[in-house]
Amino acid sequence: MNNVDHAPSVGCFLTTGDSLIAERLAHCELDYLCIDLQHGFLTESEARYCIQAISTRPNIRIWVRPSSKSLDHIGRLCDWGVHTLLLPMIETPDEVAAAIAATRYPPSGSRSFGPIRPSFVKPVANELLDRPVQVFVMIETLAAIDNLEEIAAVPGLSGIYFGPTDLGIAMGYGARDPFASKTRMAEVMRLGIETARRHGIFCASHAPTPTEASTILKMGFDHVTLGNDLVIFAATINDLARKSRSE
Ligand code: 3PY
Ligand code: MG
Repeated sequence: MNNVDHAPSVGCFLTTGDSLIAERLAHCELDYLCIDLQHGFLTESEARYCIQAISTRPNIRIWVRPSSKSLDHIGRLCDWGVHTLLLPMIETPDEVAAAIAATRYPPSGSRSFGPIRPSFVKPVANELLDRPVQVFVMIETLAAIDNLEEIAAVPGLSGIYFGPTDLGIAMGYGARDPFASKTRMAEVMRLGIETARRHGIFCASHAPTPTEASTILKMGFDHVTLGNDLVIFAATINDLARKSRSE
């Protein structure tokens, strides 16, 4: 069981493969950076350089959203020194159990020993070298909602993470609608928190806008992702340009 009694943490997705951007963002006021191999533009090699760049700041957590559910891919990412894996499009407890097993050595799992980076890089504070990588699973389909209780109960799971865009599409709201105001989405997210609390795991979500980020945090979520590097850069530049023109 995790200790969920903590201040909420705030993170950002990294979609570009430039290690300088990764390093700069790592030194911002964020608690985690998530390298997005599912939708981002990074190759695996670039992801590795970004992990090294993020590691220049102690105590920031390095998350990776893998490009697939392949168990070999998951094992490799563990060997690179990732702290948290965020598995997209998970629908069943069996998928969760298999992914968790891929991050654990026998007898509890099936991971082959080869933690090359974690064996020499200082881990985040208070974390032991042999402490398992955290596994979060994304809840972003109707099947995942139906199976939420069984998914949350899988031993070793660290948290559930809502993907509001995919979930919104699945619910018929379309891709870009704010989600917190939608009755069904809000209901599901409340169920998420309640389920996570009951199982002693974290509850997290992506937030497409700052308003939604603050709504989610007020709902009691443990982690909120503010968006991704490209979207945030563009929004900031547009904001500055608009303000400059109006002054
Ligand atoms: C979603 O909202 O579907 C996500 O995957 C967030 O990146
Ligand atoms: Mg998604």
